[in-house]
Amino acid sequence: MRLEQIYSVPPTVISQDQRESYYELGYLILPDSIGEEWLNPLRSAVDDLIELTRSMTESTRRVDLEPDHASENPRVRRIAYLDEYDPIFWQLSSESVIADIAADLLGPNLRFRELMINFKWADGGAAVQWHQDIAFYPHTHAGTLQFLLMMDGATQDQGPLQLISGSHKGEIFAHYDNQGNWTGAISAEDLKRADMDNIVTATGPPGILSVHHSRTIHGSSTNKSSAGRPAFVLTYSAADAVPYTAPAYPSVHYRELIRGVDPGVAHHEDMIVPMPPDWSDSYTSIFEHQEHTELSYAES
Ligand SMILES: O=C(O)CCC(=O)C(=O)O
Repeated sequence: MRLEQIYSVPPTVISQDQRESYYELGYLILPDSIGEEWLNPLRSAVDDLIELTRSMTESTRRVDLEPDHASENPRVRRIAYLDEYDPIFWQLSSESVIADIAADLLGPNLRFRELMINFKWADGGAAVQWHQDIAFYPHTHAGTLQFLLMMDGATQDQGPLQLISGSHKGEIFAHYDNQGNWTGAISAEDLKRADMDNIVTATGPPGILSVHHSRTIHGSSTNKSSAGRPAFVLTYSAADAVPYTAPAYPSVHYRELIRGVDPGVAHHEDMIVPMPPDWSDSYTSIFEHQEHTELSYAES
């Protein structure tokens, strides 16, 4: 849908000012959206998943392990396909206020894309280098968005999400190095063209929720604190945004319509988007890709 069509439908949970702010700045930070009635069952379901990883020695498409992961000290970087595990994860994706916020921002016809959790363990959990999501999953238009739900909150030294305000109106960068290898990160050289004076940091209490536009540059530093920073990463698309590439995580719910009706059309937007590699039969995680690249992350 075009922006004026989105705006013609009254929002259900956020205000029109918040909608306009999202499209002006490329993100929203919503500190009080998700309460303990969600967070408690989510924590317990996550604990169960971590228990299952203790016996693992290698990363898989679903579970990405830090190099020093061990059964007595599990260090999982990411678990993907969460919507296929405990029902609470699919309920969060399809029944919580998060999906309503997504529909307020993208239009009433909404598809689920993916749900995963990035752990960022205490004392050194991995950074996420500056990147734009659209470079990982280009669609016919830029109407996908990503939420981060900080289950236990995020302080400045825990590697909170950082976003470059207004960057969604700028260049879409190639996430490749000079040799043509995919890095999953914007290079330090390219970042010189981004407005690093406009960095916004999303710190806040347990349940803090942020949402950013598919073109917004974002990343996060290592976790220097003694407490972990588990973050649910939940992505949706407008129902008329059609992907050009195979999904990294083709779960059973991938592209399921969760709000509205199937529009039966694709909306095309005029933009030049560098294509990612073909991940149809192999993908681990952004951490694994960025591990082998020169770091571009600059802390504010
Ligand atoms: O976990 C984070 O801080 C950032 C997550 C993110 O941008 C991603 O996983 O694509």
